[in-house]
Amino acid sequence: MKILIVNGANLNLLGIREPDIYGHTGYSALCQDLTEYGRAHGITVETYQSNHEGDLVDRIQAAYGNTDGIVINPGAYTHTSIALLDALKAVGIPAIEVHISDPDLREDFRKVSYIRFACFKTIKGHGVKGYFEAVDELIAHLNP
Ligand code: CA2
Repeated sequence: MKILIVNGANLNLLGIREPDIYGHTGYSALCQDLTEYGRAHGITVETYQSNHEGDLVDRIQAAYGNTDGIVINPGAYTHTSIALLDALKAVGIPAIEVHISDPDLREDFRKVSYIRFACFKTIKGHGVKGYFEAVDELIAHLNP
């Protein structure tokens, strides 16, 4: 089983800025930990991050036919991108949405999520632990 973990705008700054909101774990450490977590569960985890909406669309499209599930935190594109929603719907790969913070408890403009409509579940406000929970949820979803 192969899972792709997609992170969008500014999430490469994890651990560097705003630790009060996003925690102290750095992006590369998180990727290593998720890859190792996947290995321990007998699955392949691939990670991808971009600050560019079109690159995120390209990466989701490239997953078609070779990836069993997607964990996605698009960053601020969550609240703006119909293109990412369409890409997820187009590939038809089971997807789960993750947010480190709880956007519903922040500014009003974060309350809309377009990608939610292509995801079977949303995990929010659990810190970076939410990514690991999302991997567990995907495994359970794919092996009912
Ligand atoms: O809580 C989340 O995971 C968000 O997706 C993070 C986005 C924000 O726009 C969403 O509303 C909620 C922002 C990602 C920015 O990531 C940073 C990480 C460290 C330091 C600064 C920004």
